[in-house]
Parts: sequence; structure tokens; C-alpha cells
Amino acid sequence: MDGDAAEAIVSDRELTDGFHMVIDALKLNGIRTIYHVPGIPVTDLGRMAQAEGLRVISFRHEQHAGYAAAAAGYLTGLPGVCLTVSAPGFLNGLTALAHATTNCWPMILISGSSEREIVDLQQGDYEEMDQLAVAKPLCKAAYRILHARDIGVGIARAIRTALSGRPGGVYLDLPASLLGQAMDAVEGAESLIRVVDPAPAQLPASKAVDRAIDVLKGAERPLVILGKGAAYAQCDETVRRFVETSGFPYIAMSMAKGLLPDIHPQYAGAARSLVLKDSDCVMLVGARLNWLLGHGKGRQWGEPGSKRFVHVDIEPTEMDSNQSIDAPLVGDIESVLESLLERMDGWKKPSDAWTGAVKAKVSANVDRMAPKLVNNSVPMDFHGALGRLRRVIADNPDAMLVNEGANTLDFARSIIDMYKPRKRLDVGTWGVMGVGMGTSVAAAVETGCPVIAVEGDSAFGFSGMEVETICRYGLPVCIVVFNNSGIYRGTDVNPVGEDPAPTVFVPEARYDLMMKAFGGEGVTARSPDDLERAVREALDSGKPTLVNAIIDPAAGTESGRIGNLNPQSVVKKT
Ligand code: ADP
Ligand code: TPW
Ligand code: MG
Repeated sequence: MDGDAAEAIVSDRELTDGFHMVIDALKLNGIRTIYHVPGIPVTDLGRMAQAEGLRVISFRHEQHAGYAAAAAGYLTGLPGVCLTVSAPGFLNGLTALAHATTNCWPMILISGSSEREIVDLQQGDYEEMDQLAVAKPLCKAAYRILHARDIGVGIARAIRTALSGRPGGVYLDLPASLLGQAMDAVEGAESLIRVVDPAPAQLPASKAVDRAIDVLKGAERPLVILGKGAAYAQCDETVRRFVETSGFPYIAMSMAKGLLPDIHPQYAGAARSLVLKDSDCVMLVGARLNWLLGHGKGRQWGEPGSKRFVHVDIEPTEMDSNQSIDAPLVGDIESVLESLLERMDGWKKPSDAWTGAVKAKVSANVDRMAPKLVNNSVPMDFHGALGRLRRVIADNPDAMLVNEGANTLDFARSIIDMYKPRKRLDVGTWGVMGVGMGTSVAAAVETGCPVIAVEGDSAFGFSGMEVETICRYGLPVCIVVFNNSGIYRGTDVNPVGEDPAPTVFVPEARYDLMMKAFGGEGVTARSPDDLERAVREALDSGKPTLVNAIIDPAAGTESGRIGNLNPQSVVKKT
């Protein structure tokens, strides 16, 4: 065939290209939303994705698009997708990818990149960077696709890697030249892969289940700790049946709150110190014995050697990471709990002596807290303000609660009861400030429920510009800024000069005006009554709202409840 004839045949055929194949591959695998910041070389990818029916949420900064994708992964059990431009945009998205991986949430950071030939010879391309190498240590896996015919495989690998086993972040590098590569449309479509069963059930070995049942039967003072892995697993009914059949008291890690309602009779959250110290057997379900649990040792855990541990996790290497595990149960939470339940007919529940002691402690602590939560003091303290938000959530159990800050986080976690699974989204395993607005956007977009974002004023500042994103998409997000004019407190003074102390902000800053600037509602609340009214109005209206809640600048404590982690100087203060 001469050249002209071949060309005629080719041009008669329908062509596709890298842009469209990426979009088709994502859609084929159920991805519906892309969190994004446009620019070279992915501007058209975002536009075309929107034109092809994907929801494209365009942010002001990639970090927040990334946090949105991370939260979307946690909420949906499908990888959240963030799309960024090369080098600086990629780097801005990377913190979120590492955050997703640290939290065991599925996410894919897709970034455009410069030309390989130029990058590899370091010849100074536009936004040149060896992004694959940079991403590798910060995620589960990093892949690069060089040819349009490999897009199907590349996206399939990214999805399966993000979802299977312990979920996590995946980096997918798309050089600019890939996107424009042409391919026969039929061959292109045939090369795409729909990932079948991306998170396969992983059954525990029968011996491991027997061993765990023996340990649990031998326990006199058992305790279950539910972690966010149990919430992520979306087997809520199985978790409930296991907890209720066992009769064990349980506590919930921050984001597992509401997996069973926090008002459940077996919930021992208000007796946390007692159950950690006095239990003789602790069963961890999708929770790691990391810093958040004091590594399973130290005073809060009672006498060394006083406990046996049963650990349910999909990741085998998590076992014994901090404490010797007597009964490792490696598998997915649903399969593991179902296997246990099969052996629990006629289960003998723990003694009244234990469950009664726990309940007594819970009610004593709840009673002690109650009066603090109904105060209407001005200036507001954390208890007065959060007591009202607690009531609002009780009346609106479907609302999503986003929460970050130090005191604002720690108090809200213990004061605000959650009633339904996966409603509480916060700073996660790293304690990252700045997740607030990205997470709020994802919470609204992925669930369609109203969002209340309870934000320290410092925490809010990390992502404050995204209020424009919230207004632009008209999302039902009510941000409550706990404005104590600083990080932890607003009272520090510089002992030697004119500059403000490093932890304080402009006093009583008008965060409410930021929301007004973009067409949303902005309100200042000085009393708990004002605050409650403003948040209820925001929920009723569904309009983007920012409530600037003025909190006593002296009310907080250093680092909230983790001040003990601050290193201490040995030099005496002058
Ligand atoms: P928390 O901070 O709430 O204590 P972590 O993030 O420390 O929770 O722990 C979550 C754990 O859940 C991780 O170790 C992860 O491997 C595990 N996990 C996630 N999904 C599943 C699942 N489907 N089945 C079993 N374990 C899971
Ligand atoms: C990405 C360090 C932990 S908590 C916090 C900072 C800066 C802010 C606390 O002040 P806020 O809350 O939000 O006003 P409150 O109620 O106590 O006054 N950078 C990142 N992550 C973390 N964790 C920090 C800095 C930090
Ligand atoms: Mg503050």
C-alpha cells in the first residue's frame, strides 16, 4: 500500500487520544469526580473530563484538591482522584498523597509532567522535575505511562494498588506527550481494563480465628477499640453484630466515632482512661497501636504485661509493630468478624462487675461534663460553644462533621457525639492542619449531606482561600471558626520586642468577611446562643456560611491534649 492510501485508511478510521483514553478508563472504573487545579499540560484534560460527564471540582490550591481526593477515597471506598500540573502543582498535591497513604486511604494523584527526554538529561524543560522519583517514597506505588496503548493497564494498576490490601496513595505520571498521542478508537477502547474485584475479601485462617476465640473467651475485662479502618471497611452491620454479640465495652478512635452511635450502651468513650487501664484483653479492629494509642504501653495502659491483644487488620506487618499480639487476625474486617461470629453461638458476655464498672464511670463522667456544656458565657469557652454544636449534630445526625485545630479538635472530638458511620472527618493519623476546606468540599460533593466544619482559627487559615471554591460550587458548608486569636491561645506576648508572638493572630479577625467576599453568608457569634442560632440557620438555608465564633483567647491549652509531646528546653527561662 502506498503512503497516500494508508493515510486515507487511517483518516477514515475514528481516532482517540491519550486525553480521552484517560477519561474513558477512569469512567469505566466508576470514578465520577476529579479534584483539580488546571494548567499545562492538563488544562484540556480537565475540560474534556467535564465535557465527558465527570464532575470536575477546580480548587485554588492543589493541596486542598488533594485533601479532597483523600477524603473522597475514605468516604467512598473508591480511589479519590486529584489532577495536578507538573512540578510545583505536583509537589503541592504530594502532601495530600502522603496523608492519604499514612491514613490507609485510597487515592490517585495524577500529574502531568514534562518531556522525559529533557527531564532525564536535565536540559531545563518548563516545570522540569523527575516526579516519579520524588513521589515513590511517599505513596504505595508510583507508575508512569508512556504510550496511549498502556493507559488501560496504567489506570487499572493504579486503582488496584490503591484499593487492595492496605489501601493507600498511588502516583500516576502522565507526560505531556502521552495526552496528545493518537490511537485507533476501537483498539483504544479494547485496551481499557475494568478492574474486577479490586479489594478482594481476605479471609483469616481458621486456626487464627480459633486462637482469637480462645483469647477472647479467656478475657474477664475485654475491650474493643474500633478504628477508622473499621469505618472505611463499610461493613457497619457486621461490626454492630459483633460488638453486640460479644457484649464487650468498646471505644472508638476519632474517625470511627458514630460507626455505632456514640450513645450506644456499650460505648465507653467517656470512660476511656478506665477501660484502657483496667481491661485485661484489648481487641483492635482497624486501629493501629501508634502514637494515638500511646503505642499500647505506658501508664495509661496499666501494669506492663497486664493485657492480651487481639488485632484485626488487613496488613500482616502491622502485627507486633508496637506490642506483642497474642491473636493476630489478618484479613478484611468483614470476613474476620463474620468468621468470629460463626463461632460465637451462645457467647458468654463479660461479667456485670466489669460492664457495670464501665457504665458507672461513663455516667459519672457524663454527669460531670453536662453543666459545662450548657453555659452561655461571653466570651465563649470551648465547652459552651461545643455544647451547642453537640445539640445541633444530635438534631442533624446526617450532617458531616469536619474538624481540625488543637483545642478545637480535641474538645470537639470528646464533646460532640456522632450517630452514623463515616460522618466525622478530621486531621487523621498525622494531625495535619489544613485539611479542613478540601475535606469539607469532598464531604459535600461525595455525600450530598450538609457539612459543618469546626475549625481552629489557625487550622482554617491553612485552607481559607477555598471558601471561594465552596461558594463557586454552592456547597452546603457551614464553617465555624473557633476564633481564639491564635494557635492554642491568643494571649502570648513577645518578651523582647514589637513583633507579635509567633502563636498569636490579629485579634478577633473578621473571618466572616472572607465568606461574604465570595457571596456566602458571614456571621459573628459571641455567645453560645448566637452560635447555635447561626449554625441552625445555615443548615436550614443550605448556603455557604462562615460563623466567626469569638472564643476566650485564654481558654485553650498548649497543643490541646498532646502538650506532653512538646520537647522541653533544659535552659532556664531568663
Ligand atoms: P485509627 O487512627 O482510627 O486508630 P488507623 O489508621 O491507625 O486507625 O488504622 C486503620 C487500620 O485499618 C490500618 O492498619 C489498615 O491497614 C486497616 N484497614 C483498612 N481497611 C481495612 C479492611 N477492610 N480490613 C481490615 N483492615 C483494614
Ligand atoms: C501542616 C502544628 C498543630 S495544631 C496547630 C498547629 C499550627 C494550630 C492550633 O491552633 P488552632 O486551634 O487551629 O487555632 P486552637 O483551638 O488550639 O487555637 N502545620 C501542619 N500541621 C500541624 N499539625 C502543625 C503545623 C499545629
Ligand atoms: Mg486558635
